[in-house]
Amino acid sequence: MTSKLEVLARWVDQIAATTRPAKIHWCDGSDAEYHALVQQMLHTGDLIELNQQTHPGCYLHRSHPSDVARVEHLTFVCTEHEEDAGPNNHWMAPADAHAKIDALFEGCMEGRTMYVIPYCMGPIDSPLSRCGVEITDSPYVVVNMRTMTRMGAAALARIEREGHFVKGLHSTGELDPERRFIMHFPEELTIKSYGSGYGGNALLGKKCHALRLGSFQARREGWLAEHMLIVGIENPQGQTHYVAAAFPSACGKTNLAMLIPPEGYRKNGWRVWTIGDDICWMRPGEDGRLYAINPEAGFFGVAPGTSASSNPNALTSISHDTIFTNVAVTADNQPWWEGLPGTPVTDWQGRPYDPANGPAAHPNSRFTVSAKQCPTWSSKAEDAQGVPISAIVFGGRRPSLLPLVMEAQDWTHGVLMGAAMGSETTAAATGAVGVLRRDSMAMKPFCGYHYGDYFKHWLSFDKPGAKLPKIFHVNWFRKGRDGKFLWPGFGENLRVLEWMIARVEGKARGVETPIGTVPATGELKLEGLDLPRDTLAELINIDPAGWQTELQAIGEYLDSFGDRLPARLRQEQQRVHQALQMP
Ligand code: GTP
Ligand code: SPV
Ligand code: MN
Repeated sequence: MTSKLEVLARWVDQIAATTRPAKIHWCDGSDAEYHALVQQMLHTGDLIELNQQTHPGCYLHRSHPSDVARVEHLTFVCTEHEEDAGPNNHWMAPADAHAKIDALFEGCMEGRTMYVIPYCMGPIDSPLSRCGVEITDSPYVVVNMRTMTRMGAAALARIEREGHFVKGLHSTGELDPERRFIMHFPEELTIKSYGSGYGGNALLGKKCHALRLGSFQARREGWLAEHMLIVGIENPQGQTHYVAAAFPSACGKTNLAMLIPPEGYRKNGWRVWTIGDDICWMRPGEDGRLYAINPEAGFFGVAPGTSASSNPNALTSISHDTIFTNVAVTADNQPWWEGLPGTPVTDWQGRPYDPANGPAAHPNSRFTVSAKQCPTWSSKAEDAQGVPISAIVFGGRRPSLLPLVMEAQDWTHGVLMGAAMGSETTAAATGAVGVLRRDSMAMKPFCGYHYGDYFKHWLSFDKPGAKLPKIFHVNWFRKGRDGKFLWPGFGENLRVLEWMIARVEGKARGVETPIGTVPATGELKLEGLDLPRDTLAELINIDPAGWQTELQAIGEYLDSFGDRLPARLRQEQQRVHQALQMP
């Protein structure tokens, strides 16, 4: 092995000395390796074969019933100084954290194979990409990382060239919720995760690297690592605008990234291109615009609700070569979840389906699929330079108050809109569902440092020469008095994107309000949509009294970040609050 890989070789030896595996397997990312691991897991029962006639190359994995989502209360950011992790993170002193988790790793791979996974987040040849190596004892993690990242020989070659990489150590452990920790050491570019085999807890390239450590690196190096989808909207003239949107977990990123235009739009020549569905890394280019890449190579998407009517692109993507986790199965062994036609016979835990036990598929059940299988996958997603971003969109699940769409007056106001984001909690993390919480920029569970510093970093992009995207806020989830969503959502969301693009191009006037610019009458195109006029009015209605209360609450929330809150953001909140009080 050459010298630059010595650091890696030494680290692998050191981990092996602690975890004591019977065997070490260096992953090359080949098809042969993937298929061999699948065969092995079919044998051990880690994977179950699904109907190969209807779903060739598809398998089911059932995780431990106590291990079905991210565990935010067991996720730590371990910076040298507690203050640097911020009130938005759980903190532990690095020495204590290492001691605590290293004790769990002691001998944990005895008799088993340790896999070494070199991976690259982002196109292999992109200057925006970053590499890492995950060590794990889970073959399920290996096959998922192979789909979700550029994994194997090419990544190892880049690591050899660069000589540095993020170190991730993972063991599924004994799945005891009492012995489960996801620890991040941003200053050491190290992750240690023990006791969970699920998603963001175990596929370390995703949330742990690309967001928690990524956001920390991004701040140091002058870029942004965000919980955002990236989508290209091509108009009938053939011009494409790229939009990045931050919605909290299970709030519609995958769906918006794969949007299918409504009938009339399709006929007129509108097209939508998928670049990414969960994570976005962006940095200013030489022309002052923000350029974005999707660091991932696949989708780890929410299964329930995915259907021919809501997201046909996703459904097509997952018709073959897909790993399903915690879905139900039908009598003829096809994967099933709530929202699909047909009936489940076996639930996500492998029990005969009984509605008394709750949903057949776990609400956070997921599919893992290569992005290349998506019919709308954009060739630009492989572009080393990334795509220029025309608009940034924030949004969340807000049953009331927040209008369907509004536009920030400028960057500072947009940063306030992002910071003020709130959303009802979902099944993507353990804990109560449907509780309103602040989730600034959809990064509450993922920002690897103090939110005050993070807001300051966002504000810093507004400087001479910058050609920043416009910032918007959307809410697909406003409900009427009957408790039903007012807006049909999904494909129809293109109507809202069209208005945003018209604003970007200076083709829509909008109406200014103290909280932002909303569409003027007739600017939102509603042809072919059966939406009563008063429903639209309700969707963009602004309730001044409700907003006064909201601004008050936003002010209190911002104050919780103490000294590190940039004064400019607090002033912006006061400006908006005062504007609301004007007659
Ligand atoms: P993560 O992968 O957890 O980060 O989630 P995500 O943001 O990608 O969410 P996803 O697109 O998977 O959507 C989650 C849920 O929201 C699904 O049940 C969807 O059916 C639902 N959803 C998505 N878009 C819309 C919409 O426009 N309107 C409504 N009402 N529901 C939506
Ligand atoms: C999310 O929770 O935002 C996800 C799923 O995308 S996980 O990878 O588990 O974090
Ligand atoms: Mn996500």
